[in-house]
Amino acid sequence: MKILLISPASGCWRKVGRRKLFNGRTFRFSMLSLLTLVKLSPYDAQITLIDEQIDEVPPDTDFDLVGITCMTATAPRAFELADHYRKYNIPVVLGGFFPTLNPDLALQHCDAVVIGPAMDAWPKLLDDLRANRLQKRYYGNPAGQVPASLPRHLLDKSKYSTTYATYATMGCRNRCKFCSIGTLYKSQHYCRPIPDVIAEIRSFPSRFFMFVDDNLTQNREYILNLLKELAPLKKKWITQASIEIADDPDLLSALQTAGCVGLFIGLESFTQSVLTLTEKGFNVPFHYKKAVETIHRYGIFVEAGIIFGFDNDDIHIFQSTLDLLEDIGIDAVQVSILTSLPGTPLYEEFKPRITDSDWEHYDYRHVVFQPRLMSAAQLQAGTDWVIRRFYSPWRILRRTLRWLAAPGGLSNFIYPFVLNWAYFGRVISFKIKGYNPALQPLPFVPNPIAQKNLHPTFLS
Ligand code: B12
Ligand code: SF4
Repeated sequence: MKILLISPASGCWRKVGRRKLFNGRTFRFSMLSLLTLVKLSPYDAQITLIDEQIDEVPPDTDFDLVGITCMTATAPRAFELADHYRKYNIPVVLGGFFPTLNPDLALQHCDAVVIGPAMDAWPKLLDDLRANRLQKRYYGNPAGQVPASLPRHLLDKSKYSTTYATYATMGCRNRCKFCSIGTLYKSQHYCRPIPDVIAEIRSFPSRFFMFVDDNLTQNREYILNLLKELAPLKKKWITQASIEIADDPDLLSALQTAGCVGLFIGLESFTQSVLTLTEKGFNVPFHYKKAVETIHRYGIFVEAGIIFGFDNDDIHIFQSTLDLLEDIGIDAVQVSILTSLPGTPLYEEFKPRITDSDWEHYDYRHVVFQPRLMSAAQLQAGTDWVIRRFYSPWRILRRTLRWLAAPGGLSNFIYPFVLNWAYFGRVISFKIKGYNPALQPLPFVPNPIAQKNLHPTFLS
């Protein structure tokens, strides 16, 4: 059986990935979704694996099956590719975040969708295809056995920051309104058996790896046991966690001992009412500074996630957030524009004011709705301005050099240093510029949302 597996990339990502310099390599790590499919396929299947950020889709049309993974931003490209192969009567299967949350939309462009993880679902689908009885929907079991030892050798190491990414847990018990993780995993947090995770990590030849978990530390007993087993392996790694871990010195100490050098933490906003109303009230901005200081004491850098565009955000939010990020000592930041991803509670709430339904723009970089207290242009410009300012070379040097004096010294300095310059590269390659709308106010244009007050739940 000849199978083509594609991870599509949308417009600018496709261009950037092929460059020699500033090609986003740091932000590209192993394609766990498609490697899992390869592993679950019969050993005699001939598989072509395409990561469209770096590879060209082959012109051949003699495949028995095409499988495409997609999230919202890559769905249009996935549909384009799916339509193309279906013209040649090749069955196409879609899986991943978008098809799982919107199977009916996906089924307009494919023969079958896999809803949820591929475990159980993919082998059954291949059997059905062989027996000529392909169904439209296949349901994966998130608690199913994750295959060990993925065929990472299929990836060109030089094109990825690491091909050694893995996960110990899936999902998150919280249900922040803007996030698709809570919705997709129905607020469940699944944990893989610790011996499986350890065996996989032990097999990694590299010292550095990453956990792509959405909230690795959510199950305290599980994580403490995992960290105990991980420590003797003497690896260095990064992952995502919630800010609440700053209140848990035992957990922080265990993280440090087990080699954790960096955490991505979704702070999202410095406005408490915004956090409360988006179901993320467990984040308390008043405590951010102390929390970051505490995490730093354990030699762990903090990359913050920040979102602009909430209903309380006006044109002054950009300067104040930039100042606060510096004040609390954040090491790197991923700045996003609030995006109402289809399938999330936010999407339903924002439906009346969505101005752009091109899914390709649902990549956290575009404004796809009418903000309440500023124009869409101001939201875009202010977001870009914060990114450019935060990643100015001078600021990068100032905040990363302090790691030389911190616990871990040179070996811990390298991670925030590389990450910051990678973001700098993104500023250059995506030509991110922007301006501070508070300093260059546009002529007043009546904002229909501010007047009609369509979404009072978002107001303080
Ligand atoms: C690694 C990662 C990436 C990688 C690689 C993605 C890839 N193709 O594998 C890179 C860095 C390229 C990436 C880029 C982006 N990402 Co990303 N990414 C992730 C992350 C952290 C982990 C994905 C992963 O490896 N999971 C582990 C694997 C095993 O699980 P999985 O991917 O769900 O796959 C399983 C099932 O879904 C299913 N499946 C998946 N695909 C398919 C396909 C077929 C045919 C079948 C049968 C089954 C199947 O089977 C798999 C195995 O069980 C997720 C968060 C998450 N928890 O998933 C975000 C996430 C998917 N990314 C997201 C976003 C927004 C992006 C970007 C748009 C912006 C950004 N933040 O950088 C860009 C898009 C680039 C572009 N426009 O081209 C969002 C998507 C939200 C949504 N609903 O659309 C997520 C959920 C993060 C978040 N919390 O918001 N991402
Ligand atoms: S934003 Fe973070 S804490 Fe909230 S649901 Fe998503 S993964 Fe969980």
